[in-house]
Amino acid sequence: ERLMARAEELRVPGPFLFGAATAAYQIEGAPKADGKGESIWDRFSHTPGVISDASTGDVACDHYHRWPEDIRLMRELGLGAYRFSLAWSRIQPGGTGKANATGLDFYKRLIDGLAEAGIRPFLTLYHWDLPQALQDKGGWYNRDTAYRFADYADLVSNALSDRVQNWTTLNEPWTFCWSGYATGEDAPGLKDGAKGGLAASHHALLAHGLAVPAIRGNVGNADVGIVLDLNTVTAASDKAADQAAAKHFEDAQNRWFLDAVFKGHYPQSMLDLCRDLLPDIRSDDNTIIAAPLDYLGVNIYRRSIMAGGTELPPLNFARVNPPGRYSAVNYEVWPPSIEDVLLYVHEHYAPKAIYISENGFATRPEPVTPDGAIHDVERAEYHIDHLDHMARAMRRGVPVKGYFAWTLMDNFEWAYGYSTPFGLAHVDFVTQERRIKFSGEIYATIARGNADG
Ligand code: PNW
Repeated sequence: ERLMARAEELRVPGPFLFGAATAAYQIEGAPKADGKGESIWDRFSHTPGVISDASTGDVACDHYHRWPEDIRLMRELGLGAYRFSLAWSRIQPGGTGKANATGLDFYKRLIDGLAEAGIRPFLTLYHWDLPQALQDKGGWYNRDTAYRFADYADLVSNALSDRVQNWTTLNEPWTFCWSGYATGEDAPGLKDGAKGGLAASHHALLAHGLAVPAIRGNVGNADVGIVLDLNTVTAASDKAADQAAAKHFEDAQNRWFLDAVFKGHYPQSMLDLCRDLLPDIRSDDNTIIAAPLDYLGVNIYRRSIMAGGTELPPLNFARVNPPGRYSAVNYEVWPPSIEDVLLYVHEHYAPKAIYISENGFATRPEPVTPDGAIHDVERAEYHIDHLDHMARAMRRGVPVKGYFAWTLMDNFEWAYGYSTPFGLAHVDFVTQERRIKFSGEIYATIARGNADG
């Protein structure tokens, strides 16, 4: 097979980590086990009409009970690292106060199991599942949530300081703030436009900045970073309206977060454009948010072509989908995007190290064929093509230290439910049987071929 030959030949400059990523709400299930509190995703997924297949994460991959089997799966896939998130409401069921020891014990067992398997843990503190009790007090609109997050980061990093070196504060503040508070596709489902997105974003970034020193204070030699979902942005044409749209989108999705974290201020163009909608930004906030980091995690799925439109006034942009190949979540397949985004970040922000913390491809649910296999050729090709382009950026000097495929196994894809799987392994959601797909075999071949750098 042509793709297998490409996988065997693919070389990435080393040392380099090959991993896979997941998130707590998407795989764990067990929403009430061992004292876990309700999260905004528990609440949101049970709201009629918001999840396309009317499903929830109540069971998902039942990873809460099946984690030993999932670690075996990771070994079969040849993974050197595993990126996962903690459910805040397992550890602080109401979002504040002392730790729920049984919730914490779950993660201790998981991490010890990873260590035994020789797989390095990359821990994300927050992948979208805010404790509902904090949402009831305003969620990310409430400045106090940032301080509650810092307490949670302190508590967890203190408890896991001897087990985990790689710490990520937030996963994709752009998406959880704007889709959660501006457009409402994700929890908590508020449709408050740019004003909502901006307020949530500022408090989330403040939370990040407060958590960094808390983690460093507890973990000697910690590697601390943030994961941003970035897009390379181009204008649909050289018409003024399209050019402005590209600028608005790039400022809102990329630069608002990158400038704040790496340069210590928000882009002036956004402050000017949105001046009537800004939250209370206090004088020390910029310095807190720009706490020095050890790495940037980049989630990249596609490129963005923008034209004039009115999705989120005063931001003025609309996405254009050119003819091409698309995944089941309607993302265009454009492998050079990973190379472009790496060069962009390196040139303008120069983080010390970069991980591709997510990259992956969604299909429709894939049936097991009579020979017992899942022939997900498009996903296999997607990962190979993106790794090739990533390696090109590395040869041009971008310090990429690892790549995490999204995702280890089919799981609850947020508002799409189970209708758009991304996994390297198939999950039968009736029997909970896991089965490595063709893309997983390809990925294992690449990981093993590059294991020694
Ligand atoms: C990620 N984009 O979000 C999330 O971190 C995962 O939890 C999720 O399952 C995965 O993507 C797949 O959808 C994204 O703008 C946010 O292209 C934004 C984009 C893509 C994915």
